[in-house]
Amino acid sequence: MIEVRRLGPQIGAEIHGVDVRKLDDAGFAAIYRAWLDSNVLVVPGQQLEIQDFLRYSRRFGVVHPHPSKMTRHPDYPEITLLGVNKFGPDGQLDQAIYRRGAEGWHTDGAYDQEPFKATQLYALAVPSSGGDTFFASMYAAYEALPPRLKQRLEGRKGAFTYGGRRKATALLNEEDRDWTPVFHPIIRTHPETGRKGLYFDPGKILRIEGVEAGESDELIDELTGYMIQPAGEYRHKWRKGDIVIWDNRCSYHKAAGDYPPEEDRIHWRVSIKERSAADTRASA
Ligand SMILES: O=C(O)CCC(=O)C(=O)O
Ligand SMILES: [Fe+2]
Repeated sequence: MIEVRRLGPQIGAEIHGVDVRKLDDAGFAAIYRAWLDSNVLVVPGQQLEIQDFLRYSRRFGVVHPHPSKMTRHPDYPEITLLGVNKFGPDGQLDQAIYRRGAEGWHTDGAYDQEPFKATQLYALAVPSSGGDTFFASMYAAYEALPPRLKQRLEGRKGAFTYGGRRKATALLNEEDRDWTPVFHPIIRTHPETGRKGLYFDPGKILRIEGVEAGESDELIDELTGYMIQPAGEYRHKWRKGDIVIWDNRCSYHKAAGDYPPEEDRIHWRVSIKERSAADTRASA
């Protein structure tokens, strides 16, 4: 019997009573519904091989290799390894790997024409302290905007690149660093829930289109201040065997980046996109 427990006041839910390797369509439909309702879904206590994780992940959409080629699993390019090869040949801690995702609140893949629908992590090793992941709702951020800002932003697009204004591209290969900007509406309607969210990422946005440069920077600062609403937050403390999936269309997240570096904190990660009509036909 599948049981859904709410975690945070607005986002976060935990599923009990499932083994994701043996989930029928009705069971998956219940999980998918709970995920849409809660933005961040935790399925604890799973024992998975890579193929199990990929198979389960593909039920949410199409799994895509991440643009950071150097952190892909050598045999499975769709799997990104988090926390692996943290120490360089000189014994120095590689901050880009250790603090991946910890530089600020963000949403995955805003630099892509079609941003990731979801990101899913499976915990293989968990440190004795620290290393949590923080989540926050884009719906709550949108709802907190004053009417003046909602009006000003309606129909406006942001220009985004991988490294944003800081050009933070350490995890990209040299030849991939010259990123062409892509454009997304700042007020985004979720394609499945129909709810509006503040689609925003201060580390990847370059500018807001159609306003002059100084004003765009001011708007970016102002919006940054609305992203995190306390009632819209959930903080995940990892246990080995946890699967966590978050919806990049309606949530921000950030790694705490604070665990003892000599300890292991290792995840498999997949980046998931929407299934297109063509994909559906191909798998039918
Ligand atoms: O390691 C984490 O807690 C999350 C890192 C992150 O931002 C991501 O995987 O997209
Ligand atoms: Fe991320």
